[in-house]
Amino acid sequence: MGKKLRQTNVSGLSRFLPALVDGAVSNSSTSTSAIAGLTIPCTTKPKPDAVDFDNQPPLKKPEVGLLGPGNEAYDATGLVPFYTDAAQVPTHLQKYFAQRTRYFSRYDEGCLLDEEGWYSVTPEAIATQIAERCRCDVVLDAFCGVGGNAIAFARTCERVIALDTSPTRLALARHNAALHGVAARIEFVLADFRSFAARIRNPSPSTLRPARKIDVVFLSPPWGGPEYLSAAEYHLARTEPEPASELFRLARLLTPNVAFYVPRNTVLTDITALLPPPGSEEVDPGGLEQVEVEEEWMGNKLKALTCYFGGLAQGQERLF
Ligand code: MGP
Repeated sequence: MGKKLRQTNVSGLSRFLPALVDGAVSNSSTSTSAIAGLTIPCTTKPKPDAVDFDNQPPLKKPEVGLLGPGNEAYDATGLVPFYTDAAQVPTHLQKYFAQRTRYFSRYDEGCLLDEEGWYSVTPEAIATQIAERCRCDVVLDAFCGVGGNAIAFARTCERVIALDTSPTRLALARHNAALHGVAARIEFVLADFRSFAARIRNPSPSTLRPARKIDVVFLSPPWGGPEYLSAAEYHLARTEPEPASELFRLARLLTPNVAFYVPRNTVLTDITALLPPPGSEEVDPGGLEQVEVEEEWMGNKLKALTCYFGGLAQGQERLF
């Protein structure tokens, strides 16, 4: 199926930026975690031959978690605390808890976040806006965290591949997706982006599976913790686990269409440095690719920037 109709409404101001003359700087480092599917532990025990009913411990009622009966397989209740009152929340997370329904409007129904999730989840309204811009068949959310973006993508894309290197965060993302009724559209994969990208490009001959088509890659990596605001300007070399230039290079091996969520204080020339140098026909036969930078405002507060590359940028739909 081709690309779905995309709407181009934007929530913030957009700027179109040309490439820096010097082009992109490519830093590389290695990451060795292997790809593994997220497996649900099997709790079925072999039946004993004979059961002594008189000496059995009392049957424990299966515990029903926040997702309710019938959803036990996806329920991550107990992995992290579910805060219902500010008095339960550690001081350093209070400001995030105060914004909980901005992150997940259905928070009170049982959404779960770990510490990193509290300070890095994309607020729902922004995630919805980004998902609308990224409408496509298959989107890869390379750093899914607790699932805010993946849930929004599941509503605009046929298929979402959600990666994370933390089994806990992946379980929380799946719990949150189940709560929103979209878990079936998302493949949760315990993997690091570098290994996964390599596997997509060079599938193992033994699997006989063709390389997978990815239409859009969404990058929302760790920025280095809440301290990303400690300096007036943020440099994209600080993203983790690799500098943004390397994450972007890996993403562009899969598709020209990349959306990159970066701090609001990012130096704009660091963003344009990601583009191929002017005249390069790497993605655009005209050699004039531009990046669109969208400011994500909530009320009167600028929260972050989303940078749209390739066919995601307005006016460059031909590159999709
Ligand atoms: P913030 O500035 O830390 O929060 O992050 P807030 O509530 O605006 O704080 P204030 O003190 O400035 O008022 C703003 C948004 O940036 C968050 O809601 C996240 O969506 C995003 N964000 C923050 N961090 C630290 C990260 C991160 O490490 N990675 C990613 N991908 N997003 C982050």
